[in-house]
Amino acid sequence: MLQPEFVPLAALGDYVARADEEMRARARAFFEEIRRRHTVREFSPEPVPRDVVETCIAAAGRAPSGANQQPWRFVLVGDREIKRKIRAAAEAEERAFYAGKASPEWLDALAPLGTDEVKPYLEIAPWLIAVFAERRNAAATGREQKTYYMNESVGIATGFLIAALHHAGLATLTHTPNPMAFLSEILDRPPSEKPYMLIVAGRPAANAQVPKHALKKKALEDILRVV
Ligand code: IYR
Repeated sequence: MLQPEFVPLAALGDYVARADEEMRARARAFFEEIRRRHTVREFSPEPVPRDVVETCIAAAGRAPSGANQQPWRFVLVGDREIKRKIRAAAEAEERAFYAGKASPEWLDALAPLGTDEVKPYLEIAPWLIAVFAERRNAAATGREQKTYYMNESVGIATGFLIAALHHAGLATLTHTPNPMAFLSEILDRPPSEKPYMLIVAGRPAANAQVPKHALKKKALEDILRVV
């Protein structure tokens, strides 16, 4: 068993103490930034430098995770032919979904978004980021271990990622085709990795539209109870 060792937080110099007023201003500034994030389904083909997206993925990699196992893997896809394959496979799954695999209740919940099985953005956007979750890995001890809180950990990292991409000036779409096994095949990932989500990233098209339904965010009093 590995013994714990510690470093004082103060020695890292990473925590910055802030007075209440400054905290208030910063909390507000972050809220104002993140409230401007909108999921987009129309992207510009304009290239986006790879290093920008890589830095955002590095930010995602700083997320907390169960036992610090960091059970996430990201495959950054810019290759036209691979994007074409992903689009074809995703559209095949979505055709089945919209043609009857999804329950009427599910289709009813989706109706105000106006989504369908046609996904041209999977080819048009400059970058696709396929997120995989490791069921097992060797990060913490060097020995292969089951990963703990895999879904929660990868969910947090994915949240960091879309926030980082937004902060950098990119639009994103979180896409979860169901099932997603085709991602493992096309991207040649091992069975120890579960395909988790596909993130589409790029500049929005000039005429990109946001469904009004997506603008209806719950008020703080509807999502928060203080006791
Ligand atoms: N994966 C499908 C359907 C879909 C499901 C949910 I839940 C959404 O919030 C949006 C779409 C698609 O991408 O069209």
